[in-house]
Amino acid sequence: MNARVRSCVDICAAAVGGSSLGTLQAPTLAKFIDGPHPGGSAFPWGSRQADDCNPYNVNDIPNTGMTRSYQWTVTNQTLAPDGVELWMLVANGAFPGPLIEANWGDWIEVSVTNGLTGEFMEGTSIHWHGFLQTGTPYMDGTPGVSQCPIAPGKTFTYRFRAELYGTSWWHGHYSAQYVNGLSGPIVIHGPSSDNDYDIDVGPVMLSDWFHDYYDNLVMDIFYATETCDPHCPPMSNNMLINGKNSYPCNETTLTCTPNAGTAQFKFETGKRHRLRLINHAAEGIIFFSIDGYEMTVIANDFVPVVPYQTDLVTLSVGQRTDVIVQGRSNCKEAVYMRMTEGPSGLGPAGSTGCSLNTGVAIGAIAPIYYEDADTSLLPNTTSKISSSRYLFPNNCGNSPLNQTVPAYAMEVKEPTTTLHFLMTGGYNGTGAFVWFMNNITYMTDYNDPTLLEAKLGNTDFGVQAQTYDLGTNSTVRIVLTSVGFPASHPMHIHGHNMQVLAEGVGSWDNKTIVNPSNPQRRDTQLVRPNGYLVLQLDLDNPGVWPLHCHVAWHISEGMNINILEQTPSVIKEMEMPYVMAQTCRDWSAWTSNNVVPQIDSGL
Ligand SMILES: *[C@@H]1O[C@H](CO)[C@@H](O)[C@H](O)[C@H]1NC(C)=O
Ligand SMILES: *[C@@H]1O[C@H](CO)[C@@H](O)[C@H](O)[C@H]1NC(C)=O
Ligand SMILES: *[C@@H]1O[C@H](CO)[C@@H](O)[C@H](O)[C@H]1NC(C)=O
Ligand SMILES: *[C@@H]1O[C@H](CO)[C@@H](O)[C@H](O)[C@H]1NC(C)=O
Ligand SMILES: *[C@@H]1O[C@H](CO)[C@@H](O)[C@H](O)[C@H]1NC(C)=O
Ligand SMILES: *[C@@H]1O[C@H](CO)[C@@H](O)[C@H](O)[C@H]1NC(C)=O
Ligand SMILES: *[C@@H]1O[C@H](CO)[C@@H](O)[C@H](O)[C@H]1NC(C)=O
Ligand SMILES: *[C@@H]1O[C@H](CO)[C@@H](O)[C@H](O)[C@H]1NC(C)=O
Ligand SMILES: [Cu+2]
Repeated sequence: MNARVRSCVDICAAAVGGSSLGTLQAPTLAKFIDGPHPGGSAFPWGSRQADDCNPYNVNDIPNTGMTRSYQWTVTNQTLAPDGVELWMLVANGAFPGPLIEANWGDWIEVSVTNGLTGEFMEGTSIHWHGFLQTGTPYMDGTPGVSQCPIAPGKTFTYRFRAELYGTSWWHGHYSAQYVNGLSGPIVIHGPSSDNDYDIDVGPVMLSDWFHDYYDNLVMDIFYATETCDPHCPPMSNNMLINGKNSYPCNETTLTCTPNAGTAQFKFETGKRHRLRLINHAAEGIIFFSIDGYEMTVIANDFVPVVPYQTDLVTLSVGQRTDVIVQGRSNCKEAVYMRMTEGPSGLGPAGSTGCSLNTGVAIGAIAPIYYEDADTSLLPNTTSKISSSRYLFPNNCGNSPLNQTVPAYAMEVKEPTTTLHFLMTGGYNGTGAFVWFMNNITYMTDYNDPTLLEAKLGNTDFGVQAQTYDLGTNSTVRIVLTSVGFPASHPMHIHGHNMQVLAEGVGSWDNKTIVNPSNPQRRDTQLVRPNGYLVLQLDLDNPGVWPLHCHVAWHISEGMNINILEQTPSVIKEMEMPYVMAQTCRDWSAWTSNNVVPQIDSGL
């Protein structure tokens, strides 16, 4: 049914082109990169602290005047991250993709050339996860929402500001392209709720991994049955840390090199290490730990939090957690960091843990070596986490909301409007499994981005655009209730952090708010299986902002709504660069000569 069969015929690169992440040669990061220091202060952000400065007030953001520029080409490549050769989509040949590094308040400019060729030739676009894009909603990278896809051979230059700071990632937002490698880390240096760390180890990227091309996997999710007729549900084959792991070659019919190798990390005795954990998986909920160690959590997503200790961090797709780990005194010590999707047998039927996988690799480990440890030996440590810990309260949900207190406090306001959404799954008219938000399955229109229509004053987008015009409301409360199908949904909002008011199993009692004087804030939060999530946004960012499940399969299956903010007056007056219209003309020209088989919602 698809021209792109599974096996790989090209000459495959043994190494995962160009990325030093997860090797002992990977550079550590400084506390900031070059740039002006106001009044000769120690940091480019002057005396601003994580707990005394409102990052949502554009006037409070340091005006560094710096721009960090990157040039990327997106290509199809044959690579073998875990030894199994696959067709991948990558930026500048690297997996994980290039690191973006900036200081708080800098501008970031990334020119992206679509270099996809041959049978892989299609559109692309890149989303900058967690960035507010205040005043630049057209730089959000969502095809059919904020821009037309970048046509093959064309270049689009994204330019946006680092309004928030901490750890994030970028990824392709065109269909499920990111599942095949089109993603990478972002580090924005800024204040910290605990600045007392010595070594910034940098990104620790965590992912599930599939030995198939994304469009086959998307067909699998639409047409899967328990009897695998006509498709099996997509099961992850492996887990990767910083894009690396080994795979037992006897488990695959694909071209496979054994002992591809795991990621490796370095610690120093007595030093405090900052690790930037990023879940860039397609589906998996990831539980992260370091054998026998406590971690101090200092940020969730782009939000610094009052530091707290834990030995287990839960990350759903799209979430990040920054932790500090205190180094011990034995310079020869070697210890494993590990991630797992959970012990076998938990979660929905047919799955392992909270996620679907083949059971060959439900986790990954990576050695951490102290300065005098013998790196030719593997650590001998084991996990101290009992399997019951992966159950309640983490029952395929995030850690309890009351554990996390943002460093900069913001109280819950009375919302000016409230939206309720019922999240359900079912089969559409042609027998594909899809998700519904209030009975509607989202579908993007690559040729007609919602934001550009709103700019023209047209706000009748059609039912499938799932776009909610909130006019001049200043706040919205959104109540999500998931019924009928026991899956977790990591809901991600573009253009905002959300206040997370409540979550749990069943439905909300319409009153309980956890820590109303300063609730958890972040850009992605799990809805548990048959659970609810109550979130709130300040509508202070004119634009069109998707709120979607970040499981790649679920967004392909239409689990998205768009929030249209401050229209029509403000968006109509907003200046949009000519390049937005040009990108649509280029896309239109390309699609008039090439058929675009839009296989899913498009996002
Ligand atoms: C991309 O795929 C085409 C096959 O359609 C192949 O000819 C080309 O070599 C691939 N590009 C790279 C950089 O591997
Ligand atoms: C592959 O080898 C491993 C370890 O030797 C073994 O446990 C597993 O059953 C083998 N798998 C297959 C499909 O033969
Ligand atoms: C484990 O490795 C450490 C060195 O990292 C060593 O001191 C210890 O004896 C080893 N323990 C076992 C049980 O092999
Ligand atoms: C969070 O709430 C639970 C009960 O829902 C309670 O057992 C726990 O102690 C609370 N934790 C904190 C840090 O307040
Ligand atoms: C059902 O969903 C599939 C996959 O997106 C799509 O191809 C098909 O057109 C949809 N059918 C209907 C009736 O909407
Ligand atoms: C969704 O459809 C069901 C039955 O078809 C109906 O009862 C319900 O009111 C609909 N909900 C919304 C929000 O439209
Ligand atoms: C606020 O949002 C609601 C939809 O939830 C809309 O009906 C109403 O017109 C909006 N109010 C203003 C002042 O724009
Ligand atoms: C909460 O409010 C919604 C909408 O008004 C209503 O449908 C629901 O039944 C209420 N839930 C409870 C537990 O009162
Ligand atoms: Cu989902």
